[in-house]
Amino acid sequence: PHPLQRSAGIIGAPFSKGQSRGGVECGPDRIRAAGLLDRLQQLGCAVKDYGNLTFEDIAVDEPVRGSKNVRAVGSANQRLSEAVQAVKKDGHTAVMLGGDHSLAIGSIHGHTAAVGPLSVVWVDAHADVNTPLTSYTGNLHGQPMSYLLYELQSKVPVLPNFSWMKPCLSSQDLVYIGLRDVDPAEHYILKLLGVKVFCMSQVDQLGVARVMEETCDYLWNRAKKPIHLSYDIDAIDPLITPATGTPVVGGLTYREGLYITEHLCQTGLLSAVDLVEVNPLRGRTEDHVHSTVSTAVDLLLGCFGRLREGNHLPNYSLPEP
Ligand code: B3U
Ligand code: MN
Ligand code: MN
Repeated sequence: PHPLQRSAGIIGAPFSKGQSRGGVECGPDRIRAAGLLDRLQQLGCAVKDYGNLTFEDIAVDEPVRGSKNVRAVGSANQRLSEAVQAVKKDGHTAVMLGGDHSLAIGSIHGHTAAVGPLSVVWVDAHADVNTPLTSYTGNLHGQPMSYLLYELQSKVPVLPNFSWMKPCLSSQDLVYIGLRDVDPAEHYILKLLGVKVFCMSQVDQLGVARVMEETCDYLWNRAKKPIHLSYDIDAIDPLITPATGTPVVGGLTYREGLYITEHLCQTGLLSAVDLVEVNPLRGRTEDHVHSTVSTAVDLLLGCFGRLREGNHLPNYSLPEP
C-alpha cells in the first residue's frame, strides 16, 4: 500500500528497568524531538501520538532467581500490552518507542492479542532469549523472547507480575537478523528449537537483500501473517549508533539496517514496530547521540514507506508556468 493508506500510532515507553543503565527512558522523547512525527506526516502517513506511558512505582522489587526488577518489568509490560491493543484496535500500525528491549514482551503480547498470530522479525546484536535461570546478568532485556515462545514455557519459572501474560509465539514464526553476541545457553536454545537466524556472518555471506528474501520466504512458508518488527538499535554498528547500553562491534551498516525496514514495508504486512535501546546518555559526544537518534528516525521512516529513490504524494502536480 501507498504510505498514504498507512497510519502510525505512536506509544512512548520510557522504561529502563530491564537493564541497569539509566538514560534509555529518554529514548522516546529524543526520537520525537528529532522530528519523527513531522517527517512521517511529510511522507503522507497519518500519525497519532498516544503519548508516553507512565509506569507503576514498585517500592520493593527484590531479585527473583537472580533476575532484577521482575515486578516492575511485569507491570510495565502489562500496561504496554494494553496500549498496543488499543492502537491496533484504532487501526494503526503500532510504533513502540523504548525504552529497553524487555518491552517487547508487552508489545508482542498486545499485538498478538489484538490481531492474532504474528511473524516476528527480531533485529538485534543479541538474541534476548535467556531464561531467568540462564541469564548471567539478571537483566530482563536479555530475556524477553523466552517469555514469548510457546516452546520455552516449561523452562521459565512463574514470576511475580507476569500472570497477565502467556506465551504467544511459535519459534517457527521468528527470524533473527544481526546477531553477534549470543550466550551459550541462548545458542543452545536457538539450535534446540531450530530458530531461523541470520547472524552477522550470514549477512556478510548472503548480503542483506538475500537475507530479506529468505526471511520472507521462510515466514510465508507457513502463512502470510501480520509482521512485528522488533528493532534493537544495537543491531546497527556502534560506529553509527553508539548511544546504546550494550554496543557490540561488527554490526549492520546504516544501509543494511535501513534496507531491512524498506523491504518489510514493501511486504504490506508490517503491523507493529518496536524501536528500542536508544540511550542518549550513553553517547560520549552530542554527535554520537545525534547519529544514533537520527538513524532511529530513518529506520522508522523506512518502515512507513520512505524510499531512498525519493517520494512524492499521489496528488502531486507540477506548477504551471
Ligand atoms: N546476553 C546478555 C547481554 C545482552 C542481551 N541484551 C543486551 N545485552 N542488550 C544478557 O544480559 O542476557
Ligand atoms: Mn535487544
Ligand atoms: Mn541488543
